Amino acid sequence: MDTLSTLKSKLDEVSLRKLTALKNDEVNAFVAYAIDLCQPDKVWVGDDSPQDAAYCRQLAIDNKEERPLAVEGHTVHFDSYYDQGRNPHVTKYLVPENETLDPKLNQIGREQGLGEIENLQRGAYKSRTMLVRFFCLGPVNTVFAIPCLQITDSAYVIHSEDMLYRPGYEEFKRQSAAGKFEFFWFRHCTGAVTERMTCEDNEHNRVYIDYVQNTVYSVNTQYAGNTVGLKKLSLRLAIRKADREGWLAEHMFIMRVNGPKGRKTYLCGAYPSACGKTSTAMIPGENIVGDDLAYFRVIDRQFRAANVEAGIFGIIQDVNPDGDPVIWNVLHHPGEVIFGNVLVKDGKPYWLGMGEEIPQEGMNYVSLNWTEGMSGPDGEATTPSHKNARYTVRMSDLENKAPNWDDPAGLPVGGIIYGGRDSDTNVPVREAYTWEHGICTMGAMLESETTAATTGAQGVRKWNVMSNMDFLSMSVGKYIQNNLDFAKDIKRPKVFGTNYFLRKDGKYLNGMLDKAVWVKWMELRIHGDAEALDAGYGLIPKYDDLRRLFKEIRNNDFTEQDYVEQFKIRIPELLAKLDRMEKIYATVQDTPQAMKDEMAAQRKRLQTLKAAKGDYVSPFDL
Ligand code: SPV
Ligand code: MN
Repeated sequence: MDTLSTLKSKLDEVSLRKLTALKNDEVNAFVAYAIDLCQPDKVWVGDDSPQDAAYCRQLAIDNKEERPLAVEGHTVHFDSYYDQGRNPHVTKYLVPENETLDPKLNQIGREQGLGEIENLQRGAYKSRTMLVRFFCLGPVNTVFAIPCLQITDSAYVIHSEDMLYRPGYEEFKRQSAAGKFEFFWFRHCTGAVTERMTCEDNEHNRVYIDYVQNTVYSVNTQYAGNTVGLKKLSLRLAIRKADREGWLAEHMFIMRVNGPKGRKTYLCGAYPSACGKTSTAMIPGENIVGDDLAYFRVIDRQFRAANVEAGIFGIIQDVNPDGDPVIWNVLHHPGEVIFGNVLVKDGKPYWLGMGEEIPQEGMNYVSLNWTEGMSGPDGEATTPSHKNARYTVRMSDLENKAPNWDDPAGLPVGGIIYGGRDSDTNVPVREAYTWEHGICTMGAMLESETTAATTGAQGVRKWNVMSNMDFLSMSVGKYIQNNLDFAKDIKRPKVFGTNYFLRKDGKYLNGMLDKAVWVKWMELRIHGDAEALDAGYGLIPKYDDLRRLFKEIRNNDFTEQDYVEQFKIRIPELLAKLDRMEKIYATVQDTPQAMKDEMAAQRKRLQTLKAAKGDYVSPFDL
């Protein structure tokens, strides 16, 4: 059948009209191909209208992918027990025969991979409705905007995208008319489901990225990190697009820090999972712009960042009224909220660390009739809510959003932060000497220690370049080089490294909200309003500034002893980190020369300091 006949066989008149109004043959072909392959009963196409969003929201409830909760507008969604997070092992790049990709990235031959995914998706929409929607990465009608087409049989995926991204139907139309054809395409199939409406065939969960055609396919999964095309699936495509076009796609929050005399300064931050990324963006008294994805572009000779998203898909564990009052409020008031993989009892959601007593039974990620002590299908112990249980909310519902979070020109970036979980090496906050020093020794040397919450041994350091390691779709060296080269001719942001997880005798040296002080110090440094000390591997705060800031912001007495404990230079650990990194970068095929130079210079500075002052140097001795 030709494309139009295929479309006519499954689309009603309204859907057909919406599709063809885009006047984009590629769109028609992509939809027709999915019809032939996945064989839906019918196809529904949506535009940017609130009615179409409402249709998808209701459909998610009608087909039991979401269940209504007691509070109006709130729903809960469950993923399969084995589908509670991104699964890097089954996430692969499709590499054409004549190309090579960095061996550090998970990959499969393109033809073989396409064959595999087509076999898994063949007939996957039988007796289901295929949903077709258009969204936009970044603010619409701007240089940041990347229109995306999502095909799925999951109304939950579309509902999530309606909350997390900007509408893209009109943007598709606009860009198609302007003769632009670089769009991102996603084809997702839920696959077989159990009576809980969660995936049954977890063994055949696959996420395959075809960068040749800017397409990502996923199957036998519902977890949003694998299915919501515009989140991490798009990041992998965006990193390559940015490489071609000379900008950067980063796994970063954007926040506004409110400085003295009404000064507004924007910071971006990259942190691996569970290292305080969202909580930094949500520091009380500051303002959030976005919590997960940022695109950087040079506009009018300024380094600017746009929030790729329009909502938050956040970890709910430990969200409580004291630590996260803003999110807590949104989660307890009528409005659109999707809870994922929490415990539900009598229409109320519960999660670990919420600061309330949690019922001993209810429905959760294990069972619709979970009881305390029940083991999972793999025989493992279970918890009331999963450690990666999530909430989905809109930016517009956050009372601490920066009023200009949606600015079409993005926001000027004053500083970039790289933060990891580190019990014994880095000081809580430090500033790079230069952009190159920051990119190489803070971004590219980012590590995070595994926690009890993740599988495997505790305290094992995992290398995670710019916290983008899971999403790199090109060689590690080239990606670092792109960062080094970006915005070369203009004033670039200052680069900082943070560590909220220093410990002594097993106890954390900092409180949860000490990061409020670090961001204020960074803000002052960006504007030259605070002095700093050279610690041999970066610049660190002076005691008097921190004492004043702790008093002002936290009403705490920050003692000289606190300062020495937290900010002493731990040279043996810093040198051990350099040893680890030099070993790793010896295996990277295209390590930039700047990286080697920065590591060597850092080693030399630290050795000189050690020869003069010993292994552990008090900041008062600098
Ligand atoms: C992360 O893990 O970095 C997330 C959630 O932001 S996910 O959508 O799974 O990527
Ligand atoms: Mn993320």
